[in-house]
Amino acid sequence: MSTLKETLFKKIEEHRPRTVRLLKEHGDVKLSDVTITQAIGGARGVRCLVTDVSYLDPFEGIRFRGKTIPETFAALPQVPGQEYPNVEGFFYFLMTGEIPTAEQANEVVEDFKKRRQLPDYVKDVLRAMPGDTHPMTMFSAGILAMQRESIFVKRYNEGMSKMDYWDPMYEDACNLMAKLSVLAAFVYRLKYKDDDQIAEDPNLDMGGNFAHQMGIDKPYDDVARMYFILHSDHESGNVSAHTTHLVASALSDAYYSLSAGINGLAGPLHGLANQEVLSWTMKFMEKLGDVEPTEELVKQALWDTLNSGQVIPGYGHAVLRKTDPRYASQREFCLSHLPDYPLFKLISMIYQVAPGILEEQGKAKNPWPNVDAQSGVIQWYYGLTDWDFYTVLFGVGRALGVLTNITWDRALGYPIERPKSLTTAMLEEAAGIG
Ligand code: CMX
Repeated sequence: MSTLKETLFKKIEEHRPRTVRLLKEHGDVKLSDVTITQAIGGARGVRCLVTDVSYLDPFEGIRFRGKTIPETFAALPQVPGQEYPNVEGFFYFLMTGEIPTAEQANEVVEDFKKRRQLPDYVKDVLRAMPGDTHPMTMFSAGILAMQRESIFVKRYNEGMSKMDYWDPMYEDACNLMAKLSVLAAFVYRLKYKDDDQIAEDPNLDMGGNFAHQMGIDKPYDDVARMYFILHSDHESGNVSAHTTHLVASALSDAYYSLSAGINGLAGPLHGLANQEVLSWTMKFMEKLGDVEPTEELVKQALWDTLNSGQVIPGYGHAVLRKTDPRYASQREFCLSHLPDYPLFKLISMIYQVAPGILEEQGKAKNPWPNVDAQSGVIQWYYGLTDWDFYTVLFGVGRALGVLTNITWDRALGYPIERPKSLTTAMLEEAAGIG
C-alpha cells in the first residue's frame, strides 16, 4: 500500500468515531433554520453539508485543510527549479490533512505517472465529436467514457462491505486524477491544434507534463501547478462540488460523479465565468479599436452590460464578501511575471472601477472579484488564447477537491442525499397567506 493510502486509512479510522458519536449522541443539535427566501433562493447559507477538506470564510476566503493559500504554498515541499509545489503533493495534503515530505509527495508523482495513460477508445470518442463541440463537453464526455474502468463498480458487483467503499473510490479517484490533465491536453490539441498530439514525458510531474503536452514552454508548468491548486476546492456548497457529492451519494462511481460535477462547472455563473471574462474584455477592446482604454470607458462598458440585464463576469460570489484570495494570488503572480502586460493593466483597471459600479447599482451582495476575473489574462499571456478552453483548466483543478471529498464521503458512510421539497401552496400556508 502506498504511503498516501496508508496515511489516508489511518486518518479514516481516526475520524470515523467522531462522525458516529455526533450522530449517536448529538444528532438532534440544530445547525440551521430554513427561511422561505432560502428555500426559493438556492439554499444560500443553509448549513447542511459536511466537509473537512476546505472551509470558506466570507471575509478571509478559502482555507485548505485549515491553511490559507499562502500558508499552503509555503508548507508544501518545494521542488528545486520550480516556483510552485507539485500538484501531487497537494493532493496528498487534501486527502489526508497532512503535509507530505518531499519523498511522500514524490511517491504520488510516480504513482500518478503509472496511472495517467489515456485509453485509446476515449480518444476515438472525442475524435468522433463535431469540431465545434465545446471543450467542456469533450472533457466531460472523456471522463464519462472511462466509466467502464471503475474499480468501485467492479468491487461493488463482487459484493463489498460498506466499510470498504472508500478503498475502490480512492483508486478511481487516483486513476482519474492522474489522467485528467492528459485528457485536457488531448482535448486542447484535438480542438485547436489539428489533433497534432504530443506524447507524454515520463520524467515530468503533472504540471510539467501538462505544459509539455499542451506544447507551452516554461514557466507554464508552474502556471499549471498554481492554477490547479488554486482551483481545487471551495468547500462543498458550490455547484461542481455539490453536484459531484450528490451524484456520488447514490453510490454512482467517481466517473459518473465527476462528469456530472464538470457539467455544473460549465455554467456561466460558475466556472465558465473565466471564459466570459476574457470574452467580455476582448469585445470591449475590439469596440475601442485604436483608442486607449480609460477608467471612464471601462465604467461605461460595465454600465452597458448591467443595463442590458447581464452580469459582470468574474465579480460577485454567493459566500465571499471580499476580494477572492484566489484572485489576489493570481494578481500577485501577474505583478511579478507580467506587470506591464497591457491586458493585465486593463484587468487591473476593471478591478479599480467594477466594485464601485456594482455597489452603486446595489444588487450584488459582493461587488469584489472572484477567481475567474484574473485567471484568463495569465493563460492569454502564455499563449493560450482559446478562451473557451479555460474552464477545462478549472475542471482539472476542481477534481482534486471533489474527488477527495467523495472518497471521504464513502469512508464516513454519508447516505444518499435527499432534501425535502414543499409546494408553493405549503409555503403560502407557512407564511399565513394560504
Ligand atoms: N454582475 C451583475 N449582477 C450581479 C453580479 C454581477 N457580477 N453578481 C450578483 N449580481 C446580481 C444577481 O444576479 C442578483 O440579481 P437579481 O436580484 O436580479 O437576481 C443580485 O445581484 C443578488 O445576487 P447575489 O446574492 O449577490 O449573488 P448570488 O449568490 O445570487 O450569485 C454569482 C453569485 C457568482 C452567481 C453572481 O455574483 C454572478 O452572477 N457573478 C458573475 C458570474 C461569475 O463571475 N461567476 C463565477 C463565480 C465563481 C465561480 O464559481 O467560478
